Amino acid sequence: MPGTLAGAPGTLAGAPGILAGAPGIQSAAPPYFPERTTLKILFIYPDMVSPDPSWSGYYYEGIATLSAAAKAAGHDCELLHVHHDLPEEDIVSWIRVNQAETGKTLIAFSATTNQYPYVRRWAPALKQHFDFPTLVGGMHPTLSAEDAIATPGIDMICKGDGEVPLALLATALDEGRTPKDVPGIWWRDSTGEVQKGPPAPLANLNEQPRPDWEIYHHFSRLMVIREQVGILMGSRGCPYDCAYCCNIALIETSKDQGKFVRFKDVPRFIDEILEYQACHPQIQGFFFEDDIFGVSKRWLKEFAPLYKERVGKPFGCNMRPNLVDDWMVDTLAAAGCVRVHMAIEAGNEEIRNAILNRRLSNEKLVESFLKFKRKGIQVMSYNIVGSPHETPAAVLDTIKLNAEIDPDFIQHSIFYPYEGTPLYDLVTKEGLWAKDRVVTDYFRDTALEQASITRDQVLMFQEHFKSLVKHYKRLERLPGGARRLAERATDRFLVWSGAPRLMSIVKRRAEKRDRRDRRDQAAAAMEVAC
Ligand code: B12
Ligand code: SF4
Repeated sequence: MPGTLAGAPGTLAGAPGILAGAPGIQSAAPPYFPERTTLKILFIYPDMVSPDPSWSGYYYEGIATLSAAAKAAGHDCELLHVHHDLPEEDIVSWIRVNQAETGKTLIAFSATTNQYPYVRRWAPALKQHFDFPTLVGGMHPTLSAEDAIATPGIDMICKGDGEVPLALLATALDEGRTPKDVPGIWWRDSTGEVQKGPPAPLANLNEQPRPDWEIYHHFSRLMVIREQVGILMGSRGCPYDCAYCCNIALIETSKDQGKFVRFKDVPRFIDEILEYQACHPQIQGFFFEDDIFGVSKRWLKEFAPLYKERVGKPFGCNMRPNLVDDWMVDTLAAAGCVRVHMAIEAGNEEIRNAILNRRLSNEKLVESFLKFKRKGIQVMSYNIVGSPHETPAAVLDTIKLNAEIDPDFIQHSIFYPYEGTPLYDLVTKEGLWAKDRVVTDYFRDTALEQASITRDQVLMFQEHFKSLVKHYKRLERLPGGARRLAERATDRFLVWSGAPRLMSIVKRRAEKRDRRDRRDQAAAAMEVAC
């Protein structure tokens, strides 16, 4: 049901949830639980990716792997998966109703940068009502630790992989100790000073228990899973250095902690997949969410035949176009790969290579996509709109390259600069941040204000991306001269500064016409029925 807290054992009905008269924010000073106790870890995951009312959230392996590690260390875990924007009072009410008899709870938020504004909103409200300690981990605290530990209502953060830190922290709190010396944990001592634990070790994927899928009570209703596709990861990390991606920053923050790109041993991973199948027999296939599946050819060579033999279900994965050759395509196809996601990001070579640091030519991109298509494997392209210095003409290059490749699926989102990446530094240095704009949704707004492209133009291209790809594709069918003429006219219109306004007027009219048609049809149906 839209807007509810999926998986919540209780309901919100009748819960108190009134903020008025609440005491001020309590400053929690460790040890939080001076007496030995049984601690419950309550994960709160803000997952507001889509405004679609049927959106019931996305399976995120981070929570499942943390829960597995904490449970293995003897701690109790629960998840509050918030997939629609709820007021703070509702979160407070839910905790009051569902955690009332639990007593000792560690509130554990997980957040990427775009999810973090929800933590900023909810953490102070929770602190006003409960004396539970609060912790936040995930991509944002890992890369923007100083910002995270300064968040009102947050007592502790986890910087880096959380499996080892969370289990040790929960044990320390259980035993009435402070978080002192727990790796990866930053916390405030009784004087309010920030204490920093030693760096968190990179999780050893072969020593971890399998992810705790069961922590998602509403597992089968999650996006992708409800289409009967299971999500798993065989590795973590990526060796490339694309200028917008967090991997370049993660490599830096985890240096001296061992090998950054890590793989589950193939037989162990196959066992995990088989266990997944046994737990969820309705699953018809898998998507492997590794940054690049088969970034190690040696690993893929071992995985492919074993997967075919022991699992034998169709699967999809992410791939990097520069790694695509005949061997790669044949190996994936033989293993049962039916779908590959690859990034175009920018169709303009200057933006793609000089700004995004992809180091890929148009020729190689097109060839890689076509190799999969010829083999009958579906392809999806990832695209970014509104990168630094991108112009409307450069966005058109992305749209036209998609028209040329003609992927089966297209994903396009708006550029956002993440701390620790070279493009965050560039945006900051060149003063490209839009003032007072909080961007929580990478589909609907840009965080930049730049001379090369206006906000309205970014939003127009984002909104009409797929239909423009279709439009340019249709133009390809026209005879040479007519095609060039039509293409030039469309280009001219779309780079014109008045285009966003005109497009939105046309769209509003079309919507009005659609509404009127629907009303007329309903009236006609009523007449027939009468
Ligand atoms: C699956 C995925 C998604 C999923 C789930 C989102 C999520 N929560 O990660 C969906 C599809 C929703 C998604 C969407 C997007 N994603 Co995404 N996604 C990923 C991906 C490929 C894998 C994440 C994963 O499962 N990792 C495996 C787990 C085990 O690792 P982990 O997330 O790092 O978690 C560990 C630690 O962070 C820590 N931890 C995490 N939470 C907590 C909580 C506590 C209490 C503790 C103690 C520790 C802790 O412990 C975990 C285990 O070691 C990552 C790439 C990557 N390499 O991680 C990108 C990534 C997270 N996505 C990213 C981005 C940019 C996006 C999008 C903007 C889309 C886009 N344009 O690319 C949207 C925005 C989503 C949003 N609203 O913020 C960036 C995030 C950058 C940032 N600074 O926030 C990443 C890092 C990609 C990248 N390399 O740049 N994404
Ligand atoms: S190849 Fe993909 S995952 Fe790897 S650094 Fe580049 S964008 Fe990130």
